[in-house]
Amino acid sequence: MSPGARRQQAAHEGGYTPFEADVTAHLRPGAENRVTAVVNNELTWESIPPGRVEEHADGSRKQRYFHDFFNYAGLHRPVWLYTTPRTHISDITVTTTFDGTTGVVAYEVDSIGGTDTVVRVSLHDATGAEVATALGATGVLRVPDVHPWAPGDGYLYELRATLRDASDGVLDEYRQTVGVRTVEARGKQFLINGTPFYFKGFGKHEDAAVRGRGHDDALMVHDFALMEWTGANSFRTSHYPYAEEVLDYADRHGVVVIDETAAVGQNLNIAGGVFAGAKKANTFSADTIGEAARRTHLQAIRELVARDRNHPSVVLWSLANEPDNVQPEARAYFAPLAAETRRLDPTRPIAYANALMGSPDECAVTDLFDVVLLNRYYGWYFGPDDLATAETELEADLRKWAERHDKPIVITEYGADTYPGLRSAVPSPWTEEYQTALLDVYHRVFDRIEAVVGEQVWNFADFATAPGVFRVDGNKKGVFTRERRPKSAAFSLRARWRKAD
Ligand code: GCB
Repeated sequence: MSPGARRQQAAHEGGYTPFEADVTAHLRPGAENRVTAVVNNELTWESIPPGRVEEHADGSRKQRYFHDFFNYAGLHRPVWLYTTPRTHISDITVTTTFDGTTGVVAYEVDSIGGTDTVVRVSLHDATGAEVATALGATGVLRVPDVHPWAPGDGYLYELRATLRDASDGVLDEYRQTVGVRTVEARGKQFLINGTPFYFKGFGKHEDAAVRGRGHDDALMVHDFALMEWTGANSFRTSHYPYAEEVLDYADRHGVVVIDETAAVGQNLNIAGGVFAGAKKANTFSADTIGEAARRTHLQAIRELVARDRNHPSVVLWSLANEPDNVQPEARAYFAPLAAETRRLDPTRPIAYANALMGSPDECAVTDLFDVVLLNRYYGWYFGPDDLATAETELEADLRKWAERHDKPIVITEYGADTYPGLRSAVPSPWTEEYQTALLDVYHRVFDRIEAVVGEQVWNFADFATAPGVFRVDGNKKGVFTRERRPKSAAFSLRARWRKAD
């Protein structure tokens, strides 16, 4: 950059949700203008996810973190330069309900830069035909005999909003896809369009060889095709918001999404306190995850809801993965986050994914949420190589949660590390037979408990982690290898999930 060149700087905490800066005043028409993105992947007690940097005597520094996937660096999402008219549409919010067979689409169009503007809105079906119109920055469109968005039927309308001046000249236009559907957690059921829905699918990662976490359209389409092949109807964006392209694809193909923040690893007492030297530690405290982290978390929630609220595929917000839910201070930490999410989006249920930390009575937070998401590893971390005990313990555990809360339960993690190609006549840990046998055990239990309304296997594919004695070239709980080849379990899942309900 030449001396005296004009600079604008914008900073953003968190690498998963978009941010932008208005560079208009700094551009030189005809000259070279440069955008430089500088990324720092250091994790601290204040970041989401948390981590800490160890300073060693030799001056070297080592990043430590409390989650089980590789802390990639670099840019994972595109950088766009775009222009707007001076007076332009700045945001659109759409919510949908039904009145009998009529779809009711409520919209709100925000604009900036002008006075005396008028908003005109029209809704078009998938053939492009206009099915409803309205005037005004907020309003309601009614669609008789609406084609709902539903799992497996990603039917989308398109809302076209124009911003006009006093003489009806168009100042700006924006198009927003709309899926007309409702979601609700009622009693022990999870309802989509008033019909009980059963989640079948996976926890995933944005992870592949060479690309790392970087978004790749071809890989995305391939992953969705494999999920469909297994009969999956849903996935969780474990453990961070995924690229927007992924949600666009899910919208269009009727795939149901549990949308998660990057709050993973807020737990020093998990796995026998492995992160705290096997001592009981305070996860939530002024010295660890405290007020500053909560502010980061709140901001992450605001950005997630702002980005994803118009996606019909997103049916549930997951505010965190496996936090320390037993430490009493967890309640003061999570209560304002849950309240703010509800305020920002009253149309979707909220949840967090629960690790096996204590009984439902010892849990300090689950009553703040609508759906119980449970991650369970009986027969793996708890009682490996004993699937009979795993079956009994899992069932007792799930029944306790079902009795304690009148809420639907989705099992958002269960699985076993499996080395592809390792086979055995007797199922023993790490073999393909063991993975299949363990999943079968879980499925038998789920089928016996009415409150269980979903199963998402951990994980869709093998993925990179930090090195460690528990990991052999990464986490191997994938039903597919990292190269997306099926392990044996993929075929048994396919048999279960594709059989007619
Ligand atoms: C969990 C975590 C997930 C891990 C998984 C495992 O409970 O939520 O991030 O990868 O267990 O394989 O240990």
